Amino acid sequence: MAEPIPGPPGLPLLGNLNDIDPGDSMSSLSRLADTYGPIFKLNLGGEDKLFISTHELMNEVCDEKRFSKTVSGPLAQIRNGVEDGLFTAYPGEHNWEIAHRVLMPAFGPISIRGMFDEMHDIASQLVIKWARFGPKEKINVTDDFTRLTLDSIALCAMDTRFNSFYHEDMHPFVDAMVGLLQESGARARRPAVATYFMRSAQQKYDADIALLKQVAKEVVAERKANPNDKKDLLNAMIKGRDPKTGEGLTEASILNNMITFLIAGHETTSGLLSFLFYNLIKHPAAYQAAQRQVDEVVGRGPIKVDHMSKLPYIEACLRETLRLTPTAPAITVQALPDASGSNTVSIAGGKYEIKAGQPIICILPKIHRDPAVYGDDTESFTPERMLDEPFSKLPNNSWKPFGNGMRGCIGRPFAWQEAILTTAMLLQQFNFRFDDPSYQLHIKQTLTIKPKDFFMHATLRENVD
Ligand code: MNH
Repeated sequence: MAEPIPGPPGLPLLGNLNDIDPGDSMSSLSRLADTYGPIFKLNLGGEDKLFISTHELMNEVCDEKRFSKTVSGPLAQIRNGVEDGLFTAYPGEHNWEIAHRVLMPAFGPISIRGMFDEMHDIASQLVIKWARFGPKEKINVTDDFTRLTLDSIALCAMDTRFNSFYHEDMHPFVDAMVGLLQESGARARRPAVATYFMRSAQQKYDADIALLKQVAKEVVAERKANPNDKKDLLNAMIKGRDPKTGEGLTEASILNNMITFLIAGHETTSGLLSFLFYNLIKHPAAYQAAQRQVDEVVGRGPIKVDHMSKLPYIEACLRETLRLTPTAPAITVQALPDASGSNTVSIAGGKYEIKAGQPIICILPKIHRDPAVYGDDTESFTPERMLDEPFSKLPNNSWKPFGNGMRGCIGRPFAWQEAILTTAMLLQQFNFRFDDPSYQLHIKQTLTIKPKDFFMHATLRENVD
């Protein structure tokens, strides 16, 4: 006999809304997991949702024959802006299939190498800004890393310079994108009838979406009017043909995916770099080991694309950062009907029964701290456990910051190159310290997580040695 899935009692109408802090829901969920165990249930927005927090269950739901991605909560709202773009497509949507096959090679390691010079250009702007700042200026870490990641994905995917380092205000495209994301999050938390009565919010939402599409449309028109042979993401979207069906991306699919890359491609990487620098400053031994590797491998000269694969300690620091603070902190899956077509399927070796289609939210920060995989000191920042050798021997599906299977992150090689390059350049040029030496890490959550109120100072190394 299956057992009932545990969970806190809810209130009429509100369900379990009060059990979650919207500013840091991952911490609330991790605490609920401590109380209710590896799988628990919450009623949110009138729907029962399941939450899992162990490697064993994660490994089970990563089986793509039994489970698939589901689009619910804020993701379902973001569809209002980018429809069936890669990130928000429902499983099996035709435009996802086409875009996936056309764009996989464009995001592969060889293409990403080709984007090195453009990434380097943007990272140099960050270095110049911080060098001019001097050691006394307080750096708003997440703001400047967001300028970096936005500008490089815009340059690589839209052939457009946002020039964020040269403006206090963000480019209108960025404001509209932030607007789409914020209102989508808010809609996911409030009942549909409330949204119906919020006319000005609706008007702004519509205007933001219209602006995103308009800018994307102009970029495509410009490239079509002045074609070139650049091997960038824009040409891949315009010219690419699906090897299976021969189809290209429709005009609408190009616009949806262009906006999707900016949405999916900037906050996650900027959060990763922000948490990384927090961890490095907090752990001087790791900081020195990372900087020593840059000095040995790159020295004082320019950083080249060939250096990217020769900095394993930095990669370990990045992996360990994503273990503790996966910047896309949850993915949502659903059970598929079982072989007999039944909509009631069992999980955890028959211990529980769940409904096909019911959202199952995988709490990545908790799954990444499973003592069955990571031992007793799951809380410590220990890059050594993520060097290539121990990393490749981790059990399947125990480190999932980039999601799972065919719906996993297409931008992973892009993010990785950008993060290694930026880290190496910064450690080569500067030394860093906290603005407030007693800074305690707190998390600010939107769709992604970032360190809250984290400020640091950068001192050029030539001034110290
Ligand atoms: Mn990314 C999907 C994490 C960088 C573009 N990304 C995902 C998923 C996770 C994720 C998790 C799976 C989401 C889900 O199951 O609902 N992504 C990251 C992280 C980083 C990141 C942690 C950086 C660090 N992502 C990037 C970058 C880009 C990008 C950079 C683009 C340039 N990601 C995507 C797209 C998808 C995705 C597109 C959707 C892929 C698909 O479903 O086909």
